Amino acid sequence: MNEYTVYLALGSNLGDKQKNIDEALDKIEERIGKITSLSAFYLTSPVGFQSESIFVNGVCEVSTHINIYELFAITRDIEKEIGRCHKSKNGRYADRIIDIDLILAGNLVIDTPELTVPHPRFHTRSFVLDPLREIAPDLIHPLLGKPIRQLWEELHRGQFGH
Ligand code: PH2
Ligand code: MG
Ligand code: MG
Repeated sequence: MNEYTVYLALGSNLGDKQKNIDEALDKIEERIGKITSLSAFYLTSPVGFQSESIFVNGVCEVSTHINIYELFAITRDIEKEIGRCHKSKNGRYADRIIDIDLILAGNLVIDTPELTVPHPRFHTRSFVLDPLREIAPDLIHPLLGKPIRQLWEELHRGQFGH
């Protein structure tokens, strides 16, 4: 398979958060492909659920030749190995040791019960858009047809009311 570029969002709000993320990055580089760009890490408040524990969030760009479904399975394996136990309680979000989300994969658009790419909510979440804009401002969202820079501006304009 040809080389293509994927963007993975990483998050942790339990344990040694930066260490969990660094461990995930090592495993991503070992099993998925070369990390060609890495954002800074951001401290963010939990979105969509109540928790005392703030997140460390960041985004990496990876060059890979691994089929997207296999790649998705590998991210799940890595989450399990680092110690993710439950996705959510009562169908809501919960604290997590590590979360690896597949955000974008080249121009691929996938909508199946097991996998949706682009990630359906990423353009509404500043904890993804802030780090993604840092490393890929000109990348075009394959469904919305807009660059990340513009999605970021629209999100923050909405948030700050101007
Ligand atoms: N992930 C979620 C839900 N809420 N909030 C922050 N700040 N960071 C996250 O990574 C995050 C979240 C679902 O995966
Ligand atoms: Mg997530
Ligand atoms: Mg996830």
